[in-house]
Amino acid sequence: MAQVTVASPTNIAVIKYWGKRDSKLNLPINSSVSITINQADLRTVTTVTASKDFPTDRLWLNGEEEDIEKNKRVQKVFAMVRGRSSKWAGMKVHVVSINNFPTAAGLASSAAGYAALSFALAKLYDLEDAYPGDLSTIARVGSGSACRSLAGGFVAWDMGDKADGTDSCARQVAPANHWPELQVLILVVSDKKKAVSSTAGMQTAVDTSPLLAHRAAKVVPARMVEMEAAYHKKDFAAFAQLAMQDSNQFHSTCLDTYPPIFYLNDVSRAVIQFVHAFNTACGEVRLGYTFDAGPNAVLLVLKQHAPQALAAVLAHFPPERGAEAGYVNRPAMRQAALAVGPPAGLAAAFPLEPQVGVIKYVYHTDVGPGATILDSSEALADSAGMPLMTAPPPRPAASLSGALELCSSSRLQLAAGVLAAAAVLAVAARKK
Ligand code: 2P0
Repeated sequence: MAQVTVASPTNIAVIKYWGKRDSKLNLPINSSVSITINQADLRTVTTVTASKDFPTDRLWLNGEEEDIEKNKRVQKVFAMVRGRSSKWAGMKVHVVSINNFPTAAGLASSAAGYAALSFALAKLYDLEDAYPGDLSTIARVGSGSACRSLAGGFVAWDMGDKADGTDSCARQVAPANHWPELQVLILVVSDKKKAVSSTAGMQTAVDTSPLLAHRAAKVVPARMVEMEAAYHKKDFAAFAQLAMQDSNQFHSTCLDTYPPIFYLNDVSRAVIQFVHAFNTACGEVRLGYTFDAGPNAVLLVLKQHAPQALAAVLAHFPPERGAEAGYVNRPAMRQAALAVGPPAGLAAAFPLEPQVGVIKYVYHTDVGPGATILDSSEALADSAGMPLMTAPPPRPAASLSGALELCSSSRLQLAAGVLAAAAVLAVAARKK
């Protein structure tokens, strides 16, 4: 019997992956690049156990067992790993995995999930990179964007051009400590599973959107170069503007898809207007946004402007009365925001009435490291490979705000309970 436990972060693309040239191998029609989100705030933890005594492979996600035989993506990852190592030949594997954020709600749960699975299996099977980015191709086969979650900091996924996908892999552009001032505010508009999966949405887009073809061929190659340069130079205005433009173009391709796909909603569009008004009030680009395949807003901001930006969010998108304490994951950040206040002139630049309760909660986070091995004390399975948590945790009587008063590890576990209980638990749905 052997066991490994890992944690993997999620990532947020600032140049988006959308469209495949090979859907079996998840080979994209364009390169993309993302920031790795600090896994103290959003992560997947996965324990894999291998034993010759297990009659079958088994998988538990967020406390519920999945039918692993029917999950083609997981089977592909298993086959790739086993095809490269005879170490555990004849042995079966138990996988136990938990997200501490909503599954399939546009927060890149598939990225964190498949990065964790492939990283854990690679460690268990003693696989090493045969060339830079090699192991990221295993995560990519599970879910395209997952290849970018193995490394920390700023990570590109170079599209490659080989038919076997060996050159379609992740490359770290800069580590997490290159730009420690870069921070993120995730405004969770909805933690429900989205109506159109990314996999289905991007396939229809490839089939029907001329704008997507133009974007992949003509727009993204130049943007990748500009984006990497902006990140290297820590040029926030250039970085944020490119991220906003690329998000807007990605969602334009969704509208150009036939029939069209709508991932943004009225709240998302109000946040977009709000960010531009904020920048107008500040007289410079201090805030950026990017939206994945869902309505949640990911705001980009430098540390010195984060309290002001959060104050503006609190003023224009306040929580329901009574929900204030749990609204922001870091209470000290909320206090700092209230002390600073929003920029003068924002109310004039953004004349919409405050929209109470349309944002469920806010994660203040930053850029962090990639997938990591955890201590065995953090294992999610016992020595027989059986999950230590056999059912989703009941929604605690204490609200998220109560959870936030606890020490940080308990807080994460409780917050995970609150969020995981609301999540849809099918690995088949582990597509953003
Ligand atoms: C990205 N997204 O670059 C883009 C931006 C969503 C919008 O990668 O079919 O879940 O598993 O390869 O990776 C969502 O697609 O799709 C995605 P599959 P994935 O992050």
